[in-house]
Amino acid sequence: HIENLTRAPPEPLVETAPLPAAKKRKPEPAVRPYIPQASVQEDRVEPIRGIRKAMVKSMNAAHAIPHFGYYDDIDMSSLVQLRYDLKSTSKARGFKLSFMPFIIKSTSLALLEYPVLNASVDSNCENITYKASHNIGIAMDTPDGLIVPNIKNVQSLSLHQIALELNRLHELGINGKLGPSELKGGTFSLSNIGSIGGTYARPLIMPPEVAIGALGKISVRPKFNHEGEIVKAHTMQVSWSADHRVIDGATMARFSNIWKSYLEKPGTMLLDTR
Ligand code: CAO
Repeated sequence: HIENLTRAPPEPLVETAPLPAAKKRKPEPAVRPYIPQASVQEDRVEPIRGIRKAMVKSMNAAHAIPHFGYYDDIDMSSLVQLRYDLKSTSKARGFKLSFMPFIIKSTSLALLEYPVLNASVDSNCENITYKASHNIGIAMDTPDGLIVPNIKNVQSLSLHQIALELNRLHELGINGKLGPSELKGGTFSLSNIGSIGGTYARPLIMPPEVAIGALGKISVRPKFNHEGEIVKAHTMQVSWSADHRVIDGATMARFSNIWKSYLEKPGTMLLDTR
């Protein structure tokens, strides 16, 4: 317990104002409340049930898939600025706008160019089905454990609609109220582990899907600009895992480049959003 009490407070997740305007206001570091954990006084056996049992099944199936990983850094500075600019609008409209709706939409836009990543394979890996709908699964950390509801038909949703649906699913997830309609039918998954912390991860594919992406924490890092000067940049790492039986590294890299270009120049999403 002494260790917990003396630990330095965690850094804030991300500066709320963009760079360099961030100089105006330095966010105060979040102070982590000390939550005493109930310690285990003696060994206790607990059956694995419910969501944890479902995780045993899906992760055992995932483990049978030959995964390969692909990692990259994304400069999120423009997106940090854009979200900052839109925050008062989203507040006035009564919805929460995190980075996820942009990340989800850019995933769908990149999937339009690489439909092989929005696909499923049968159990013997003899057939691949290209899915018409982009039902993007979002890994959620809930009081019941890891759960992955999906946002249906992202290819035809606006950023506003995606944000509303994400807020709805998150609320249901926190309250243990997600049903089969929200949990079934996912075609591609994203895991924003960066909302808790970390940079890279090694996400496991949700079978029968063929790829998944894990997002790291957006943090300010040094970067060389076009003039060769060192500037501050809001940087996020992505870790993709794909089924190497049907997806090759070059495909994953090309897909990731398109996804990255939408996030680094978020205005370009407007050009391609239907
Ligand atoms: N980097 C920096 N800041 C981030 C961030 C990131 N990667 N992700 C979220 N944030 C910020 C948000 O912008 C928000 O900031 P504001 O309060 O200023 O708006 C704040 O952190 C809280 O975000 P959130 O978590 O409520 O919302 P979200 O839409 O970003 O993410 C969800 C929703 C459900 C993906 C997330 O809450 C969650 O559960 N993440 C964990 C996923 C997980 O467990 N993955 C592991 C799976 S394998 O076991």
